Amino acid sequence: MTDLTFVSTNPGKFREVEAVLRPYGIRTRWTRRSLPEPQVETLEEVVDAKLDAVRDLKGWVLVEDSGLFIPSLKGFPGVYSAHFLKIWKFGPIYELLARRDRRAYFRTVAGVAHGRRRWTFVGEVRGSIAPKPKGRHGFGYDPIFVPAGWDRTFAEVPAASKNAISHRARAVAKVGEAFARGRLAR
Ligand code: ITT
Repeated sequence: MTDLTFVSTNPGKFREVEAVLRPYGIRTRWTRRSLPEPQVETLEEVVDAKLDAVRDLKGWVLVEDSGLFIPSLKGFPGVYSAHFLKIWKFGPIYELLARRDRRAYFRTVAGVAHGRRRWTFVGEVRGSIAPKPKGRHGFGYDPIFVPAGWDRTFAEVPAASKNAISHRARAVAKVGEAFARGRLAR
């Protein structure tokens, strides 16, 4: 059994990460801590700043940063997804998309650290913005995101269905596989 500490303010993320890592024999504990999110251009830079802020934690540490990217809005809200949602909710996205292409994707960058060593893993899922928000599961932008090939939003399906294909699950499964193959040497 490997023990890993996941640092985030978001309980929804923790539940998803814990479920993905369990089959790899990884026991995930949650440390709720608000980490700096500098106004930078990429999720990778945010993850680097988050890992800098957890250097005091011992053992294996996992952080991640995610965003919803809408190419017809030049990638917005992207790295600003958290700020944008807190202030504006979904309204402006629907106004902006009234005459634009609704395709969107979620992206997660997961960062693992042990002492001074770091590894990053990326996961994405493609889809589109739903005609209107629907569903009560999940969190954040889940009610407005319909994965490609689905006719329901992430918020309309149980957690296990989201975890079968989500950006976070894909990035975090790569973490699990790297552990399983012994690729994360301390
Ligand atoms: P941290 O403490 O881990 O940073 P956070 O919720 O602030 O938690 P992010 O900055 O990574 O996390 O998330 C950016 C925004 O995107 C935030 O509003 C999330 O609710 C939303 N988001 C992230 N992953 C999501 C997912 O799987 N489904 C829907 N919305 C998501």
